[in-house]
Amino acid sequence: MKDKFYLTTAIAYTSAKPHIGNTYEAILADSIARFKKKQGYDVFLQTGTDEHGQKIEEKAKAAGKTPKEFVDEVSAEIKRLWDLVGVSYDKFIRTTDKEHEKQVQKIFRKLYEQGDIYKGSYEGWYCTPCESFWTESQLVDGKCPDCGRPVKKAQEEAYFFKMSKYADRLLKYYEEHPDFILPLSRKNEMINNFLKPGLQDLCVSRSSFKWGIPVDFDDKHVVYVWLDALTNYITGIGYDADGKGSELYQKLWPADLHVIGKDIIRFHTIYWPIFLMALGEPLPKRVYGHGWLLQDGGKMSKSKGNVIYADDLVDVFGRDAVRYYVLTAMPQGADGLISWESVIEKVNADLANVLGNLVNRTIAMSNKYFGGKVEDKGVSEEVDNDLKAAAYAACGKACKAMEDYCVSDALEEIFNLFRRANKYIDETAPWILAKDQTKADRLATVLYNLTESIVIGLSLLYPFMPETALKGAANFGLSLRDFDKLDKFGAFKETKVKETPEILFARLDQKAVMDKVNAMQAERAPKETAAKEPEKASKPMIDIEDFEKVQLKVALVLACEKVEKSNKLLKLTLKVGDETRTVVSGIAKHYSPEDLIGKKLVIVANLKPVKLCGIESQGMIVCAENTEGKIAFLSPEKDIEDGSEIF
Ligand code: ME8
Repeated sequence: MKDKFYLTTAIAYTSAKPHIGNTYEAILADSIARFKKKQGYDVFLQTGTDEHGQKIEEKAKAAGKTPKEFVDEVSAEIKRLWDLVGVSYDKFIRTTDKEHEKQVQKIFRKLYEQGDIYKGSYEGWYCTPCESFWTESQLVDGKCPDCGRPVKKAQEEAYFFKMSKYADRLLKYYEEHPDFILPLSRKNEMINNFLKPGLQDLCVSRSSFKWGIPVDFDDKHVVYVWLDALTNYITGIGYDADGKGSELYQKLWPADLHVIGKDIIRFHTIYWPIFLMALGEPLPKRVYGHGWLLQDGGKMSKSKGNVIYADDLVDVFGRDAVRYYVLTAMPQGADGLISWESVIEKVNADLANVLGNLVNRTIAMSNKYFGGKVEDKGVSEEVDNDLKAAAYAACGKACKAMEDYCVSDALEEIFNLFRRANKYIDETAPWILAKDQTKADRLATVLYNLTESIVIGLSLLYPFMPETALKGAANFGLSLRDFDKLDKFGAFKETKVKETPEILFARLDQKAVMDKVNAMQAERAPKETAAKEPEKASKPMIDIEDFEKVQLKVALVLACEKVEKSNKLLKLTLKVGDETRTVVSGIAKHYSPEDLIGKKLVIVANLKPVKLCGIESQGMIVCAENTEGKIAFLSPEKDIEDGSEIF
């Protein structure tokens, strides 16, 4: 009997079409699922959409649709994108599925009846886009600590879940399962920032909006998103709050892996295990919080038409190139960047130059020298051993990297094999062997060895780039192999390569691709402006007296550090003539402290002091911002004393 492996992605909000960042997660989970299948596991992959909440209710209203009409459309779009990038899910759950709704109601009632949920009243700061309540001390600059947007005070009757009751048991679970949270660094953050200071009870119902699953014994309330969303992992496979659940549930639960983004690790490693403890169900084995894929060169914005979507990428580069790019863009847990230009570079450097070239050259030589026939003539030389060793070791190395889901490392190992094979061509110089009739068998052996290395590499590549792997092997007239057959050459006696093989990846011309991309974005921008993000309006004309009210001065940065509790703010110590000032500036995402120390810049010196994150800021750094959100501080054109006035 094969071991089961149940993995899930987060369920995506149906508030808008997902950009390539959200899509990355589905590709990542799919690659893991396919890899596990190749390793012989009986895999089940669940993904889906998270469809309730105030934000979605508001978006639907703005679009002139009912919430259900709205989520039906967006959920279908998400499913279409997942299909487009080749996500091989076994179940696509929607939180508006009747069975899910029914079970969430039962779960809520059960937790209420056993005393884990109680009725109280909530007062706090609410961020509508994030659907999160925050306490005063959690706010940064009086704004949402997650997205930096304004929050509003809110109070309402609500049901709460007694989180603190389970904190000790959760700590014990962390101790007994040191691998539970990946990357490991996030475990300490959960313990020190949330569990140790004491868990706050969690609000699990809302009565200020309607778009949610009604609490069946108190229909003023709807279940608040996280209890609704997290339980998808069990309801999707047949959990039943009143019984043992379906056969599938009994087979699959507990999950082997939840693949989620770094921003929702807290919900998955604290709230979710605690809900499960309260329900008396086993806890998931692992939660992997991947990094974020961010757009290089400024914020993605619909009004600028520069949001990168998976379907546009697939249109320009093809499915597997997109999969390869996103899977290699970030080492485990870290963030990565994407831009059209960087995808072009990567496609050329790795896919065309390394893989495409290797396959083309090998097939072309087999066609040229042997009419397409490949067979081992057994004339080995010393140089073959190194290639064989690299090929035999590749599977072990890729599997090792995949133990902790280091997908980019696994791909690196596979491409190292392709690089090694390219080097083997240079070392053996088949075109020289071809000139000497007596070397024909050696030449055949070289081409056989190359074919074997490539097919081993392609078999390992399959989980990440399925179409390429299949197409590549078919070019050689061969099939992909199981992982347990990748540790030796000799799996085929002879084969015939295609006379005109399908090109896997050709080199891209940067200008031609960018022209296509720009045309696509130009066409889209005006249409998407309808979704409206207000552009900054011109300001009214002012008199010189108005301008003179502003005192601008040159300042020298003596010291600079990040403001704790904030990922946006830097604290600068400035010398402005004879005085020293502290200024807090929201430029941490654009500059690190080392970039600024010793620099001269311009400040507004007569701005009333304000407290930011508890630090008094005595002035403001003058910066330029372009339409993409790129920031640059201003500096005097030649050296001039700090304290100098600007007029
Ligand atoms: O958080 N790069 O939904 P969501 C990589 N409904 N991953 C990203 C990303 C980026 N730029 N932006 C978002 C939700 N993600 C909830 C989940 S689960 C019970 C409920 C990831 O649509 C994000 O971290 O905002 C999350 O894992 C997933 O995409 C869906 O995000």
